Amino acid sequence: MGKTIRFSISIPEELGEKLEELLRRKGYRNRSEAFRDFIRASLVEEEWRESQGEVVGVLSIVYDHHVRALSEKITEIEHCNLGCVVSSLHVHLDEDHCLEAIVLRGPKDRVQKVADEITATKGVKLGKLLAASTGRNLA
Ligand code: NI
Repeated sequence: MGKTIRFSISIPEELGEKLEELLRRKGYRNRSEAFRDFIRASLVEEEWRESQGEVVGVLSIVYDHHVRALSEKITEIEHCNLGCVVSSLHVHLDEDHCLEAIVLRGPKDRVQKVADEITATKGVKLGKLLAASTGRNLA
């Protein structure tokens, strides 16, 4: 970690109260830690919006493993996108449902396309892509 800088900011009192309430709810012990996280979250958002380079995302899906050939279809999509699918974690939720967390890495458009393809597969009940980060642009 580099040098630390200090600065003060001015915000309306009402917003300040909402901020304190938010920090308490989220369990932040001080404003600095919260602002560091807020800034990093904005940088990740920008990384995904603007990036022509590499992004990292985590696709979480929930599906019914009784749907015919669904697991095979998902595995097939993963195999067709080697290099983009970094890893996946499988959890048997109950007798019917499985959860998979799939880590995707690559150009934004490709990551989004793979996530969309898996989510759109018949039998996938929930698909959510979390915009993570390569970490390179986070100080
Ligand atoms: Ni399972």
